[in-house]
Amino acid sequence: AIARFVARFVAILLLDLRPITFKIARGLGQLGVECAKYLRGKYGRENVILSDIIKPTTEVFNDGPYIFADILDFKGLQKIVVDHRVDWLIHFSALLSAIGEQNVPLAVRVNIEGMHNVIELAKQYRLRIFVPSTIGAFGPDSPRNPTPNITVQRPRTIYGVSKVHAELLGEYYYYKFGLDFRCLRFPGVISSDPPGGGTTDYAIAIFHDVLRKGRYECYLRPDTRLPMMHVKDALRALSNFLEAPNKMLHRRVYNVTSMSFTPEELADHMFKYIPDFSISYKPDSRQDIADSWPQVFDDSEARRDWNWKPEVDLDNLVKLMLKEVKEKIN
Ligand code: AKB
Repeated sequence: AIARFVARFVAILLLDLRPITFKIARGLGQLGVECAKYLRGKYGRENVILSDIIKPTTEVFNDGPYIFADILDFKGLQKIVVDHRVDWLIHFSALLSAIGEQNVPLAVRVNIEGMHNVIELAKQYRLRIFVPSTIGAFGPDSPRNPTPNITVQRPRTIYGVSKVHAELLGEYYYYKFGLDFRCLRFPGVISSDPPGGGTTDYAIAIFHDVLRKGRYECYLRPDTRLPMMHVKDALRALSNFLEAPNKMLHRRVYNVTSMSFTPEELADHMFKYIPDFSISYKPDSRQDIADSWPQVFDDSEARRDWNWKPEVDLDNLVKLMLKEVKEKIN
């Protein structure tokens, strides 16, 4: 079944850097870029189309097919699906938790209207669709340690609200129309690309600042525990989940995680490899968001149903990040 699927596989990765063009000059949407690299390695360069509304870097452009797609332009999306005979959508466009709070109307458009467009598109053309969700889909009323797959979800950010909406809409389309909707709730995903607009971003920024300046000022308290995952594990989870036959799945939405740590624990671990740096703490509004999120994520259902198993632990994560961020800044 997988071979047949691979032969027909044309995925389009929709990622939308709109907030970044406003807020941060470059470097975001990297889960999409990394994901395209990974899937192209598996399914062939021409079979994975990356899309956005911004001009790609030369590196991204040379890596494989790249097209303009505006998540808010339904007709434009229809044309792409027809012209490229797309059969799988991977929908990354979203304003993350912290940046979403700074521009709620834009977050509503990109995260909620965008979701309406892609799910309707998937229904019309019988596409399979993957949409990531997040630990941010939980709130202060949810159990935090551990947070099970099914529990109270009352998030207090527009990002979280839009993700609960996406989860429920996707499940509804699955039950009502038989749409192959799949969704993973990711923890903070850590990669070497500079962060942009999330609450878990400190765990990326710390590596950049320590390697460049020898110091880091953290916007969360030292004891703020959050679930995390290196991008390698995130891409493996995504690809294993996409390939899992429907009969293995008891849900459309699964928690996945690799580990949980606090800023202090991460810094202590980094001291093993870089003894000479300083860290200070100055909590800001992101602290309130972090305090409402899971501390430990229970992904036992993903482990049970489709054999999810993380491979990168805290020590590996620190080693990988030091190597990858060094390469990036040199
Ligand atoms: C964020 O911090 O907003 C994201 C997430 C955990 O979904 N990284």
